[in-house]
Amino acid sequence: MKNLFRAFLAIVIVSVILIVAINRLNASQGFSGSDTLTVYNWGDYIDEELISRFQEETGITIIYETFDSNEAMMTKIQQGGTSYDVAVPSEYMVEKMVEEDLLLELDHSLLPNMQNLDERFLDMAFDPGNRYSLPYFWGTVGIVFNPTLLPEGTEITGWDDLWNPAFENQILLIDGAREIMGMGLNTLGYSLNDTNPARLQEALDKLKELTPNVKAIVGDENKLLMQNEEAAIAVGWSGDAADIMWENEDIDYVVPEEGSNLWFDNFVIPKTARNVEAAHQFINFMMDPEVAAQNTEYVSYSTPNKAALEFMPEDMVEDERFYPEPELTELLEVYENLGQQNLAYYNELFLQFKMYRK
Ligand code: SPD
Repeated sequence: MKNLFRAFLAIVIVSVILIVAINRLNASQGFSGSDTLTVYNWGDYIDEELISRFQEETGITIIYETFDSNEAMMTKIQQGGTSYDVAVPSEYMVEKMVEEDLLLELDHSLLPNMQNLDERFLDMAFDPGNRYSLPYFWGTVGIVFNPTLLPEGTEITGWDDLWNPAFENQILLIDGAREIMGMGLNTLGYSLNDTNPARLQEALDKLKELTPNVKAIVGDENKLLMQNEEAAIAVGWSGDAADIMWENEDIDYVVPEEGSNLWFDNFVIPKTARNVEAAHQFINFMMDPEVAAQNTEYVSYSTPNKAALEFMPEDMVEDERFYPEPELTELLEVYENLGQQNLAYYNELFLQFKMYRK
């Protein structure tokens, strides 16, 4: 009898250990049950109050992780260690992920709030028919600057102005290969999708000449540095500019006259998703007009949600620096998926630029 009890106790203990170990493994690998959703988004890119609200309304727990570049996001998803249910790549990366068969087709019948999106941002070349993606935020790449800190007689209307020796050690650059190589190419009058090695090398040489003016190459910290007036100029994304300007009214934003990038960040569901139904539920929730308006006010980027605009402050919606007319955006270029080899070359040249600075 004693032996039987011992055996029973041993089985119970081993089972408990196994259950705990399996749960831990699942949590560490981001395996979602029906009550868990793993979301992978850019840093500083959601009002966290909305995460709590979604959890309360649905009983689904969100595991939220962030990245700071499309390339970092792609690598993590390719590695497959974590099973993300929702991710937010930019347009050229959506195209690449489709090409590499990494995405699930969206079930539009589970996404009725799609109707709130402005048609202007649907059915775009990188994902015809929105089979795999729906737009979350959009914007431009441009120059944020604080006129009160600029030396007298200087002005900024285009990329070329940044090479002015009067701006020594005053410029922050966003840590993005496409953005900074694109700036170099645009300054020389080339397309920011150029893949000609000689022109890319020329762009790198031009960027190297900017080095004395570059204070730092940064991520989201560009906002604090500009708000605190620790730098006079920053090259970055329009939404960060709007956020900075919200905190410091002296600051302005310009889309350079030589041309620049128009980009779109998009919801997708990776093929590794464990909770496809909840992924649709989350994307649909984020496209609700009032939710999208609250999120946009918090994040400061431009929303593609037309119905949300009426819940937002007028001065925000009417600010043409962040909601430019289609005539302006049509002059800008959207990044194309240049293929593995060219993307690697862009990254390599950008790295050379970063090393040159040191
Ligand atoms: N802090 C959130 C930044 C998100 C910006 N995404 C822009 C991608 C442009 N390719």
